[in-house]
Amino acid sequence: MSKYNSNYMITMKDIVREGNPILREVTKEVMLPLSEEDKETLRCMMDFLKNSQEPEIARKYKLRGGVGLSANQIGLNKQMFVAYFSDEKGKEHEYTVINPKIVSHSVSMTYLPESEGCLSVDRPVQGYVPRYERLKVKGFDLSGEEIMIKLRGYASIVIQHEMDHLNGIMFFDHIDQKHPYKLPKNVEITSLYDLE
Ligand code: K1U
Ligand code: NI
Repeated sequence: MSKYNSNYMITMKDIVREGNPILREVTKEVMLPLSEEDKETLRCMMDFLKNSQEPEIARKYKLRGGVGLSANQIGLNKQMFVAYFSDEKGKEHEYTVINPKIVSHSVSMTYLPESEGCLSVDRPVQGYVPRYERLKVKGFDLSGEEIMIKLRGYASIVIQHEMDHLNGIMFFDHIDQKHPYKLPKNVEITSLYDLE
């Protein structure tokens, strides 16, 4: 039985850190229909994100702010993640996604000029992380319905970060070690804040 039930509050002690091998494993597909246990875990994960973005709660429980969380970041080898954030236009996004797959993506790329952060990484990492500017992802939601999500800009960046986690990839794997601010050649790549 998992500890992530409706009475449990995820805090930073539950977040697996860099160096733990589970972050380098390709996560396993989740059996559908979703078990009650998996549903409760996903609700706990979403509550964590929302709590982490509430200044008073975050201060009280010493939570680092997060916009996404994948199951292996709390020690579970399962293909599922949650995300909760406002994009560059102020639009709110809330996703709970099980067994996500990339259906298509743009050729053009984008990146966060301030670099990315990660709840599993306790050190500053500098450099550009090139991401597809647009992304179409299919998967299943909490009620087991098949979903198709179309994302662009910041939303596309966050979802790629989470899907990378599920494939054992960390954001800094995309950064050129010698030249962290080098961008890929022969592809259109625009800073997030310069996108139309
Ligand atoms: O998966 C994670 O480790 C969470 C990570 C996701 C992410 C960060 C940056 C770019 C793409 C994806 C974070 O949430 S780090 C914190 C963060 O970016 C943030 C937190 C609160 C408000 C705004 C941003
Ligand atoms: Ni991360």
